[in-house]
Amino acid sequence: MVYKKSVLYLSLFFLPFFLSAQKGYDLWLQYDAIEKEDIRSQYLRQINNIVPFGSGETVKVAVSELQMAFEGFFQEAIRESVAIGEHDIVLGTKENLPPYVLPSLELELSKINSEGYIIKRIRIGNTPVTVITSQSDAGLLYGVFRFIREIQLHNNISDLHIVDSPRIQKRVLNHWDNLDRTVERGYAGFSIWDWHHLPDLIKPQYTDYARANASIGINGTVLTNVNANSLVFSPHYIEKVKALAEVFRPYGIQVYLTARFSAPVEMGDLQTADPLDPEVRQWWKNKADEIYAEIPDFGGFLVKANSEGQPGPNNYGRSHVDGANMMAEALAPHNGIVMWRAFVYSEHDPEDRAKQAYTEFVPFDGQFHDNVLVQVKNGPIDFQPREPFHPMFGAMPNTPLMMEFQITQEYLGFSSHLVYLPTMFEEILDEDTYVKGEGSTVAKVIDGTLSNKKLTGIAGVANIGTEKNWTGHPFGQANWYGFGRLAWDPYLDSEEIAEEWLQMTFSNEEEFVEEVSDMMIKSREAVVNYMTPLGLHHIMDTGHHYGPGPWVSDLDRPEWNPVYYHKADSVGVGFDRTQTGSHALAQYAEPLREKYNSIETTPEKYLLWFHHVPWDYEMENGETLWYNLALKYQEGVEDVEEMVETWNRMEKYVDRQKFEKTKMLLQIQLKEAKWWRDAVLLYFQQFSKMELPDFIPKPEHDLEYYQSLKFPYAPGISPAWH
Ligand code: GCW
Repeated sequence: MVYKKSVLYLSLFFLPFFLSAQKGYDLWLQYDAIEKEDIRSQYLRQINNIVPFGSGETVKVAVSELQMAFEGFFQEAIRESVAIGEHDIVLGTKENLPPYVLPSLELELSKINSEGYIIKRIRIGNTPVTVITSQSDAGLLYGVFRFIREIQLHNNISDLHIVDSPRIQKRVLNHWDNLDRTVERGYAGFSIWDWHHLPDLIKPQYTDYARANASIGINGTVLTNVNANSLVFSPHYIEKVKALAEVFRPYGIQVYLTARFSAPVEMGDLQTADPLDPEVRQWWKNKADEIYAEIPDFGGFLVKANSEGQPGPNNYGRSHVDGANMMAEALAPHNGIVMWRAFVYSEHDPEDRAKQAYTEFVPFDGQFHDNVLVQVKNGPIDFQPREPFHPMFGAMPNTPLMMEFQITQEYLGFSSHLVYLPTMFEEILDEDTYVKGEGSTVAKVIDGTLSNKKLTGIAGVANIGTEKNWTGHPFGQANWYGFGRLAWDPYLDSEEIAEEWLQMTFSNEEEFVEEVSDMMIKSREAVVNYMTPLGLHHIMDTGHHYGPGPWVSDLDRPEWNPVYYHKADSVGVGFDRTQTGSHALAQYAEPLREKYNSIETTPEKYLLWFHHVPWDYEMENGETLWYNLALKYQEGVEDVEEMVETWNRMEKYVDRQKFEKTKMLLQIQLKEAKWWRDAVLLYFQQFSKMELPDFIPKPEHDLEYYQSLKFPYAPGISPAWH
């Protein structure tokens, strides 16, 4: 008896926790009941039955998504009907809609592209209906998710007239997932791809992953790590990939794989992987044919070649063009593409690492085949909290360049720090390259409008893993969401994206949305301040990149040592990339070149990126560089203190589990922000020999202590790096 009682007590006690765990899993697709009766009844007046046209898989998933959403919002089942009645939701691609519906949509249909959609309130005779239509199945599903979002945001749907299309074609997640399920730079558990049980066990997560991506317009996923394993090309694995592709297909998501350049040798078939060898070329053709025979809509390959130990065409004295074009030829008959990464730098090259990719790739402009995209990281070094835009953007007008952002927070506090990345993505996309005069923004390079590109793309390195809420930090979901939204439209405002996400994920209450979106927007500058202010970069501890390590100087590869990047000495700190130094700024167009060449005209946020600046240099506020450096670190800590306070005021709006988890994570962030401030300032003080300003509290430990900290088991390191 006693036993039973406690079981009952326990299960009642745990029920709410279980439900809220489910909520984290539902991401921004939570279809919570609309409790305010006036809002609910308003919607119900506009929504009667669903009338779908067309019989494909996508229409089916679109209908079931709508039904799920409606049942959630209104706690009532919405019926499917075959005849159109008042206030019905009429759903179908242009091809499938009955002809009498089309005349009122003609203008809009001419405006959308193949993945765009229209949501329009029209009258058929005297019958008011809402039509969701598109040119393609994927577009239809995007329209459905948009319609659902309108309700999640509590927008008025009585007079809807939305016409929208994605501006970038390939909107892709890059999973750095290994076949053993570890995730390189992954901080949310293991890989969601359960390779061992595929193709027979199809987990519900795969469908939910597809739903989440489709809801923000992501249409591709690279399943495997760019540090690639050729085993994925074996028939055994192709079957597994096929199973995933089948789950994703109705959601408009193509699968891609990373291609290890030496696969023809590693699979035991050939002696060489020389891209000009006819047998090698044939091997890739056969491999492509084999994959497409199983997966007819396979997307293509993502390739990291001759970078950080990965094999590539240079091993055979050939160029990136030779390598990329060989694969492009194998994929072209199937409409596949190659995403060839420009993240290359060599320890044998004494040139500034920031210059190497440009130096190597720009001369190849115009030589890649039509189905090759060159994938370029947002900055010239490596996913730092802040970098100027990569100078390759704009410098290769005859080559489609694809943006690579990192959603996982390798250098930005892993999944323990709340850092809202769309602010950073937006900063990069809005930067002016000036290559065709003012207004030649990075966004225009990426969406192809600057140089009239046919093929366009954008990639985000995923932050997804087996954690119940997918991303570890509840706010990590916002970065996945925001990446998708900006991939759809790189001109969107990151603040609006934050507001949207908050409403869909947490609450529509105005106070909550206002305060928390403000906190999110400021969080990116906070991390810059407490980690790498004023243009500092890559001073994280090496290997795992967790915590500060500006002192590290003993690695074989010079450019893996933080000292390479900050160059602190008794005179000052910073990397001279002007004429007197590496002259990396010559890779930018005028007037940037001139602007960045002088300390006075370089924006302070990039100061130490481009200049070696004396410790006593007088900055805009009249104080020395040393003082300002300390000020920024202190500001960073205070920014996080403010985040903590803001969050604590939000308790009433957030379910308990997410509230508590975020609260604890913010405490970690605060602790680590202080750690960064104290360790870095103590380290640089050895060079500046200047007093710490009064506003800096006495560091808790001495420098030796900070230098002694070791984290051999920090997450995110692939076995390949051990
Ligand atoms: O940021 C660096 C990471 C490596 C990564 C590499 C890359 C996949 O530290 O882990 O390797 O970039 O982008 O290829």
